[in-house]
Amino acid sequence: MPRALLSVSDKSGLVDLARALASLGWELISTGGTSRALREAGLTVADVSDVTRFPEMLDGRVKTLHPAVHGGLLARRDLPEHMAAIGEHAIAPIDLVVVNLYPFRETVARGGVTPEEVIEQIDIGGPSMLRSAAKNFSAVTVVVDPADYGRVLETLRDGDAAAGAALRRELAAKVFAHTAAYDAAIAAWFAEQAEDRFPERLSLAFERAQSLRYGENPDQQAAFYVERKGAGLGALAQKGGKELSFNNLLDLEGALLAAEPFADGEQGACCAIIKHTTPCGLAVGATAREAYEKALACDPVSAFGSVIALTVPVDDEAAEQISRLFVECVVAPAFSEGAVETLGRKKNLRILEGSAPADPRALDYKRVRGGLLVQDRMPAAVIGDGWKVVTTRQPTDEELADLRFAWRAVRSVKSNAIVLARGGMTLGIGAGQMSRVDASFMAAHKARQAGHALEGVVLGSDAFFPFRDGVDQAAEAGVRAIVQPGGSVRDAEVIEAANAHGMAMVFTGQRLFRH
Ligand code: 93A
Repeated sequence: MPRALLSVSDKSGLVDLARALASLGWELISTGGTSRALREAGLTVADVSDVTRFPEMLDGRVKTLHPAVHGGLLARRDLPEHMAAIGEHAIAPIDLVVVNLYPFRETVARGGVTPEEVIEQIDIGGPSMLRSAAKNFSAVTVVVDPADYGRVLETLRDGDAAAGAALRRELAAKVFAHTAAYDAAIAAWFAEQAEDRFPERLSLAFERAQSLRYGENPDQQAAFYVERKGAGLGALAQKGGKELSFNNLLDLEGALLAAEPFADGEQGACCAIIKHTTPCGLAVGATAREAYEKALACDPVSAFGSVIALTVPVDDEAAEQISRLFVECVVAPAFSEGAVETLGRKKNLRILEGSAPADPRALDYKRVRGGLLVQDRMPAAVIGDGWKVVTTRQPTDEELADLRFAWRAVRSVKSNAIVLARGGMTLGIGAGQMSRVDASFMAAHKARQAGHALEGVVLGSDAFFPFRDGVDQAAEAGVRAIVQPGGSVRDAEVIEAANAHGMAMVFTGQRLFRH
């Protein structure tokens, strides 16, 4: 008679599974709460303490940690010595293990629990059984996920040996991935308790949220993994359009990054238009529509096929305007009914509702071959505090307002980054250039191409000017004020150039590289 050991915290589907096993002639063994649930359903089940001839003890901390269990799981059926050894100790083989673990992650996520309560949710016996059974997958079936109950029963009923072996192997692999993630969550909790954000060993546990059609290019396979279900980009509710792609997700991150400095609404509604993770237009306005129109005016050519983020709800009016452009995604805290209808008519436009604020303690990971670079998330653009006017001329109030906007805006532009701005909108963006003087050139070129006059514009630069040439070029283009970190060995030369052109220049003391 084959024997199954059932010990589950999540009891969904348990009774149906056990009943089906019993009808197939399986003997059932179970731990305390699981036995109770099965007996209440009228099933016959042996207690694990009868098998171990040892009572469950220490408030359940020791239930299944016993040779009668682990011998029955680990004995190699193909080795007569193993079978003789368990026989000698009157241990019978166990052929199927159904275990799911104490809800550690769920308990931590619930919040408001004491460390003692969390620690009690660290399952020891469960993972041990799962690992023993998974190691011996050539003979033992191990099930950690109630979603697999149906398949397991089907395969048992079919009796197809090859299919059974393939499923046992697959389920064993699933178990090791599961227990690894479970332990990673425990390690992460300990690191968090110790406020150790860069622990000796980094435990990353991601779950697949979505298989993607392909990666950055059609030749690359891809999937989207999340750290925590229902957080970040995974928390956005899709209200229309086809499935998100790899590049959509990347650009959504860029869009939310670009709009977040303006999320407080101090300067009104903000709209960020993103191409290839960098804004090609960023603006604030009195309404969603105004912010969108100003952002679009920066570079309407590049905006084709963009991802757009707004910090305010999209109303009918804004949706009407956006719908005239070919757009991949729009993300906003909310959409009016009319907006969903208008934008929903566009089959390829993904409508994403939610704000997905970044966790301020979250880390930023960059993959390099053979490793992972880990750092804090990009800081907020510091405004005012630590700013120093370094030129003879002070910025006017109007220039100062534009400089504040430009400094917030340049933060999300790929380095080398130069932003030309005026009146709460970017007029020209120079992104991803290998020299700062080229970034300035591109920003001015793009602005003129879009038909903007550049008189009286301000310039934001993500890092210092290494030479005066960038400043000379900016002056020639019509720039009247500059905001930049400062800190170059040639600062004196750069300040002299600004003074010579009658510009105002502010040093922020903060660098905002985005590579
Ligand atoms: O406290 S434990 O780590 N000690 C054990 O020996 C043990 N054996 C099974 N937890 C143990 N379990 C876990 O108990 C299982 O992983 C399962 O989550 C739970 C089922 O307990 P019950 O059947 O009493 O509801």
